[in-house]
Amino acid sequence: SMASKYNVVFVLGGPGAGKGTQCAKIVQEFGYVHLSAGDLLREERSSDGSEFGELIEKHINDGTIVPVEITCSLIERAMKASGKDNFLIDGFPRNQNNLEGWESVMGDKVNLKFVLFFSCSLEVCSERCLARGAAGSGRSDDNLETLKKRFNTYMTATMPIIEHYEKLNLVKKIDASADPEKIFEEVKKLFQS
Ligand code: UP5
Ligand code: MG
Repeated sequence: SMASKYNVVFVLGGPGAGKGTQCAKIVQEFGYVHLSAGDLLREERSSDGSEFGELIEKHINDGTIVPVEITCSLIERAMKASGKDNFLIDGFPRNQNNLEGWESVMGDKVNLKFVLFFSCSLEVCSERCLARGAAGSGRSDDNLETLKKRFNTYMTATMPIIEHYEKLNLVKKIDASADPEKIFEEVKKLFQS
């Protein structure tokens, strides 16, 4: 039955659009579990004896997308380990491979509530990522060269996924160029309704 399914909100948007920042606020106010696919991959990359460390490292530094088998199993494992039912899945699915892999493994176990899409110009997004890099984020992809690649992947691989969900009427789009508090006022309305 529906009651036994996981509730999921996918959170998408360009690199630096503010997905993680807004997810943290949603967690505080609405008690979801926040799972960032990027964070899970970075954790897996640095975990002792991971057989995928080098592969993940290469994809992150090239701004390309890790094969879905890896990402999906990290997400599913974290969902199970949480013991909870309501999830924000941040930064996934990012391409057709992600979408298909997720559908085939998780499609029957999940109720997709909606897709929260943070829309933000390339200029604003890259300013944020570069500022974060300059402030010492330690993220190996917060540099101009990798950012160009992350944007290219976002435009060519991720936008079609957002368009796919738009056709299903599942996308809730938010202008992510304002300050975080102002954006969250809009986000709140979506979770209250
Ligand atoms: N900031 C946030 N909101 C702001 C605002 N409103 N005004 C001003 N500043 C704001 O924010 C980024 C920075 O901007 C922070 O310094 C923040 O304080 C400030 P953040 O909330 O971190 O934005 P977010 O959208 O989460 O940016 P992030 O860099 O995490 O986005 P990406 O989508 O690029 O990164 P992610 O971690 O999801 O993925 C990284 C890589 O992992 C990918 O490129 C890919 O190689 C790999 N990956 C996969 O292969 N598969 C996946 O499924 C997921 C990732
Ligand atoms: Mg993030």
